[in-house]
Amino acid sequence: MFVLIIGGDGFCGWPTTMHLSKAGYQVAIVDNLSRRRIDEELGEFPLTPIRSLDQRLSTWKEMTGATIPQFEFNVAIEYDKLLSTIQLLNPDVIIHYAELKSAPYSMRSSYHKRLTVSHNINATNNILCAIVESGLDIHLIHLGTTGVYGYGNEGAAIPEGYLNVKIGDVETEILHPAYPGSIYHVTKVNDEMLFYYYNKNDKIRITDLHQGIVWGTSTKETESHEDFINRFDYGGDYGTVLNRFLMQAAVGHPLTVYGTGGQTRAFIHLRDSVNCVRLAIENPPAEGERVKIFNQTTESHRVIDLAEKIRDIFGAEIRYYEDPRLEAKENELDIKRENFMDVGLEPITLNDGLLKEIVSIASKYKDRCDKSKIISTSVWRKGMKIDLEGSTEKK
Ligand code: USQ
Repeated sequence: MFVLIIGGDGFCGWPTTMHLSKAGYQVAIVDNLSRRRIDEELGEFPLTPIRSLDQRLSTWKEMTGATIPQFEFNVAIEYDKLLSTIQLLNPDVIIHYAELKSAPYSMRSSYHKRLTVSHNINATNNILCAIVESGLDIHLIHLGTTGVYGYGNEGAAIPEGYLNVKIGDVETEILHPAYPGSIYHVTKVNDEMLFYYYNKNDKIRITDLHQGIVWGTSTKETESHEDFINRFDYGGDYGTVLNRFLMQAAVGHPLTVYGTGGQTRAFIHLRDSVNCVRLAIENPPAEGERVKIFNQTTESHRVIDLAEKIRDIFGAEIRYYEDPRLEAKENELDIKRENFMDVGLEPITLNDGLLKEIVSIASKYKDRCDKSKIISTSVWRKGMKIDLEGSTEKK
């Protein structure tokens, strides 16, 4: 089976590429390497010394014998190249990782809002258009987010994509209402509409993975050679909460809890994330089936509980910072996650061993940390304060 991974050089894309290649799939990558250029733009480089994509792939060939072709272009702009690459490779599956993935980055300025909207929505629409124009039967798998649901607790668990409703006497299922909390999340909501439409109109087989916050940085494959090391983002824009806290514990920075730390979010370990993508390939929607939606998350945690756990294990200091985002101070989050369990996922849950493993990776590279990049300088609305110091009092 041939899998084309669009965005195969990124934090989730690169481990998935190796995982699928190792599992015997033929794999190719399309990536415009934009994530590496954003490192330059922000001056915010990963903690780990990642190698060039060329080096990654040539070592992979030496070690496994597998050739992974790579094509460098921007799928949001270069439609003709995208179409001809799909026609040339004739993939059975396309995995779409090629979107800007950071909420704070998308909120930095009007430039970043416009870039995130135009890139993400055009990338998704171009991929769908090219599948239709190619006439090939391709299963599209997309990395979406649990953030499309918002983080509210309406008194019932958030379902996997579709909500049962009763209109008058008629019972039906609709897409769960969307409550995006950033421009980045708005683009993922728009993706859902594009999937709904192309699936209905063109019968494209689509799986949309509503992924939670990924923690961890390594998989069996990334650990098998220094050249395969994965990126470990820790900065204010691209670092996500749990990995940031673990890195902060490693470098002796206070844990940056926003507000009261009462926000509850859904999480998944990187190793489960790549397993889920393989399971999605192995369990495609049937011809004519509506868009398949999986909640790709294994557990939920409150931010302050994570911080306290890390403080207790590693002796880190907790500080509270003015929340740079507009979000509820506190929320419950009950979210269904049966679809992946039904097809065989055995979830990795948060445990001290894995937390220690991440801190030890962060400690190994702590000299590469630029502490001035830890505090987020992106705020949700003009005039909101950038809190550089934090305090011991909840905000
Ligand atoms: N937070 C802190 N301190 C920090 C960083 C974050 O308290 O230093 C808080 C935030 O205020 C927020 C929560 O932790 O309430 C999560 O923030 P995050 O930066 O870890 O995650 P977020 O920006 O919500 O987005 C991330 C990924 C995105 C993915 C999403 C999944 O960047 O690609 O879609 O997680 S979800 O949470 O389901 O939307």
